[in-house]
Amino acid sequence: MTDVRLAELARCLPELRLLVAPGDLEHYGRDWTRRWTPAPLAIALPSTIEEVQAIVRWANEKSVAIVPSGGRTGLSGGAVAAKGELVLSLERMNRVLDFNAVDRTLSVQAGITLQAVHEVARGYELAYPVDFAARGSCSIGGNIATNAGGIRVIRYGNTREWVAGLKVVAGNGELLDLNRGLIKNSSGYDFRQLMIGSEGTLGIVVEATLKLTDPPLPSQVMLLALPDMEALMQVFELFRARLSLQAFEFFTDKALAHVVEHGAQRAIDGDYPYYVVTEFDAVDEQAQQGALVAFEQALEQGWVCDGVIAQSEAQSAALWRLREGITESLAPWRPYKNDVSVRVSAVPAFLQDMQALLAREYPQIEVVWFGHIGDGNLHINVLRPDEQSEEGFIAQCEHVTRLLSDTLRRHGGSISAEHGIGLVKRAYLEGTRSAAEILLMRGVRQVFDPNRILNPGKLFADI
Ligand code: 2HG
Ligand code: ZN
Repeated sequence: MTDVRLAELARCLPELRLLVAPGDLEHYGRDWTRRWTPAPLAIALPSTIEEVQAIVRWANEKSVAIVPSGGRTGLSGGAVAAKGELVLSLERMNRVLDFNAVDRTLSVQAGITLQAVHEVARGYELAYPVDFAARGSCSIGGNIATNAGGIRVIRYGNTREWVAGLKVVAGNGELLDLNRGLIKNSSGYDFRQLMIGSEGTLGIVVEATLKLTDPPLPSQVMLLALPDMEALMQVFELFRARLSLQAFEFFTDKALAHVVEHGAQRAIDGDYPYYVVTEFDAVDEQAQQGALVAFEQALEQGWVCDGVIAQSEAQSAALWRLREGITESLAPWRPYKNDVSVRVSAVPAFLQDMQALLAREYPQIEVVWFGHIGDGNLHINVLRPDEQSEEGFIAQCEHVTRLLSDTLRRHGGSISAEHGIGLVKRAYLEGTRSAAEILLMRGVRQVFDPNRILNPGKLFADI
C-alpha cells in the first residue's frame, strides 16, 4: 500500500478491509452507466458503524473524497468514482438487525439487497412494497440515497414513504439517529426525509428502519396492445376507475423487439406500437370479471387492439419479463438515458411535445421508451448508431436533453423522476429546481458536510 494516506487509514483501522487491486478498483468504481473510466484510490469495506465514522474522519483530515457505494445499479453516475476517491462500500454491512411485530418495522444494515428485504418481510407474512427490476443487486442504502421508485409506486409510493428511521454518518463523522421509527414526530426539521434522495452528499446511510405492510391481495397480470399514444391515458383512466391497480407500466414496439430478442416470449401476435403490463387486485371471480368488462370496454372504444390475461404464476412472470427485462436487453448498447416525470394530468400534453422533439432531434437514431406511465414517469433510452462516435453521440444527447429540460420546465416536470441526478443530469438541475432552491441545497450540503468530502461533484458541480 504505497499511498501514505491509505497506509495511515490501514494503521488506524487494522481490521478494515481495503482493496487496491486493479480489478477491484474497476468493479467498485463504476455503476450501470458505464460512461466514466473508474479510477478510485481504493475500496474500503467497513463492517461496523464505528469503522464508517473513522473513515469519514480520516477523509476529512486527509481531504480525500468518499463515494458511498451500494449495489451500483444506478443509472445516473451517482456511485461512480473516477477521480481518486475512496469508495466506501456498504456491501459487508448487509444484516437484518431487528423485526418489530408491533411496529411492523424491519431494521436492516444499509448494504442488504432489496430482494433480501422482500424475502425477510415475506417470512413474517408482511411485505416491503417498493419493487423494481434491479431488486437482486441494488441495496437499501442506494434505494434511500435516490428515493427509488419502481413498478408499484402507483399503489405504494416511493422509498420515502417506507422509511421510519435512519442511522446516518454525516460528513463530519457524527452518527445521526433520525426519527427512530416514530409514526408521529412533530419536533422540527425531518432530517430523515432530507437524507432520502440526497445521493450520498449529506451523509452515509448505515442503517434503516423500514415500514412493512400487509402482503398484496391476490392479483392478475394483463398485457394490452394499444393503437396509439392517446389510447394509453384513456385506458389508464378507465382501468384506474374500474380496478384496484397495483401496477400500470407501458413500453413501445421497439422495447418489445429488444426484450424478445433477448429471450422473452412474445405474448401477443401482430405488431402494435404500444403495450401495457398492468397488475390489479383480483380477489374473487367478481373482480376478475370486472377486469374483463373493463378490457372489453376498452376494445369497443378502440383504445386496445388485443390483450392477454395470465392464467398462472409462470405466465404472470413471463408478462412481467416483457417490461422488466427491457433495461438488461438494452444494456449492450450502453444507452443514453433520460428519466423524466410530469404530473399525471400533464402527461398527454407533455408526450405530444416530447414525441415531436425526439422525432426532430433524433431522426436517424433509435429511441426506446417505456416506463411508469401511471406515475407520469417516462424512461427514454437512446441507442448510439454504430457509425457515430461516442463523443459525438453524447454531445448530441446532451443537446437534446437541454431541450427536453426546457420542455419539462414548461410542463412543470422533473429531469429525474427516480434515478437521481448524479453526474449525468447535474447540468440540467436548474431546469427543474429554482436558483433559490439550488442555493439552499448547497447551503444544506455545507452544514452536513463542511469539507465536501461526501460524493463531491454528484447532484451539482462542486464549486
Ligand atoms: C425501469 O423502470 C428502471 O425499468 C430502468 O427504472 C429504466 O433503464 C431504464 O431507463
Ligand atoms: Zn423505472
